[in-house]
Amino acid sequence: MPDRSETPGPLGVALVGHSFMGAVHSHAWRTVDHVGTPAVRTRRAVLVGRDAQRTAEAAQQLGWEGSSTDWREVLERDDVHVVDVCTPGDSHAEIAVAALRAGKHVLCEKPLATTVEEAEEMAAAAAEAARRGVRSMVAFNYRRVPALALARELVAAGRLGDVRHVRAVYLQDWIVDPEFPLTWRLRKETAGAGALGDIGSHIVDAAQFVTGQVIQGVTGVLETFVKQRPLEAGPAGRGTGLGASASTEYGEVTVDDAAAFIARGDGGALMTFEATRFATGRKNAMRLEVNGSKGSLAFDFESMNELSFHDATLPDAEGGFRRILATEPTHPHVGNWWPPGHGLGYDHAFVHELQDFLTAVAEGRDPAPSFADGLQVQRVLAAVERSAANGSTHTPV
Ligand code: 4PW
Repeated sequence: MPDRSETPGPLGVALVGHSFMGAVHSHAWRTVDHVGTPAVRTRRAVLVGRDAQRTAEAAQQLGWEGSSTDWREVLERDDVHVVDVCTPGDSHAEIAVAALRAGKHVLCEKPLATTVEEAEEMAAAAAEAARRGVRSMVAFNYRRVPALALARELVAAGRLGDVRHVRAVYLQDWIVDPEFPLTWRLRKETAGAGALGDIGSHIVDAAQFVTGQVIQGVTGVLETFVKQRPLEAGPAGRGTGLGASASTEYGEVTVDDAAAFIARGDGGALMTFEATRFATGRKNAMRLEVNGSKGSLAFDFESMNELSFHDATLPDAEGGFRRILATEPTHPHVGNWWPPGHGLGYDHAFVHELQDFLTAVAEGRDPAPSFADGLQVQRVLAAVERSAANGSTHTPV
């Protein structure tokens, strides 16, 4: 049994938002204290939402001590040390900056903000807070999928040689139905961007995380296939994921449904990206292929426990992609879980994210990815938008 008596804490956590991401993060906060030896113990102090009754019900169901409809009041509480921001993008900056200024460590959902300006303000607040020992992290959860973290380790160890190509796609199909309602993810004012921001941000982060290369310039196209949708009739219930109910009135879709862009990394890699919510049959196909001078890697989140690896240094007769089952205790993040072959799921990556965040807090260092990393991704997204608006001209980041 781990010796918890030596771990400091507990740190009081306030979670803002309780629909899909709020529920996923709640699950991770409930679990993180019970996996391995936590760097610091936590208590789920308060869940924050807009509607008092719904938030109180959610707090009870998701395992929070209390609930509130006023995040500013929560920031004044001495027993709250961490603020986890799971709201739509348009409130990230205001909540995160205020929380950092109030001395709270902040975990913020991705994409970091709805605009580069907001992300700049957040990164500046994070840098200032770090000087006071206050930590922050942006929640690019796929970095903590063991197979993707292993991909990064293999690239860093030189097993791929010089990286020449990255082929990244994120394919979903949850808004193919033109009667799917106009939820916040389909409005520019709340989400900032559509597929580009919501899922394109993940593959930009994953490509840079795995290869260690930073994107320098982009050329992109954006498309909105369904331009009008029914307004949302009511809030999505927990457990419905991205779903919602539709009213009889219609409104304009103000973000992209799909994005495609090419990019060049600072280490010379050519990168292609495609993010869409219109790939029928693809539910959460976040895929990455990397080709290097000594080998290649391929990952697909729909088979998230596997990483395919081709070792080009082997004789031709022995080459070809082989499947690594990323469930060994020696693989990143796996050690505290189940025996080899007993795979992990979507939710585990969020637990790993909290473990890394809390370890950094306990050790007094900045966790990654930082708000500065989130800002850099935001700049890539903005460059894709500028490129698309200017007839797909090459656009520096
Ligand atoms: O972050 C992403 C979301 O906003 C997720 O990983 C998948 O796509 C699920 O919902 C959206």
